[in-house]
Amino acid sequence: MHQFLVPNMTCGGCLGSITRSLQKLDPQAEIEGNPQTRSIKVASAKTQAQLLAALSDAGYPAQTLPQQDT
Ligand SMILES: [Cu+2]
Repeated sequence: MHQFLVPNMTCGGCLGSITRSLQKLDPQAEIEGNPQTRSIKVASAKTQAQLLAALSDAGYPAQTLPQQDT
C-alpha cells in the first residue's frame, strides 16, 4: 500500500483522472482517494517511483506519505 499527498487533487473529477492514470500503468491497481485531504491510497505491485511518475505525467505531482503496515 502506497500513500501519497496530491496537492492538485481538488475534486472528485481529479480523483477520477488520477484513478484512470494509475490504472493505465497497472490495471490491477486499487485507488482510494479523498479530495478533502488531497490524499490517495494505492494498492499496486508497481514501485513507488513508477506510481509517482504516472501521477506527475497526469498533471498531479505527488508527495509520499509514510507507508502503512498493511
Ligand atoms: Cu478536480
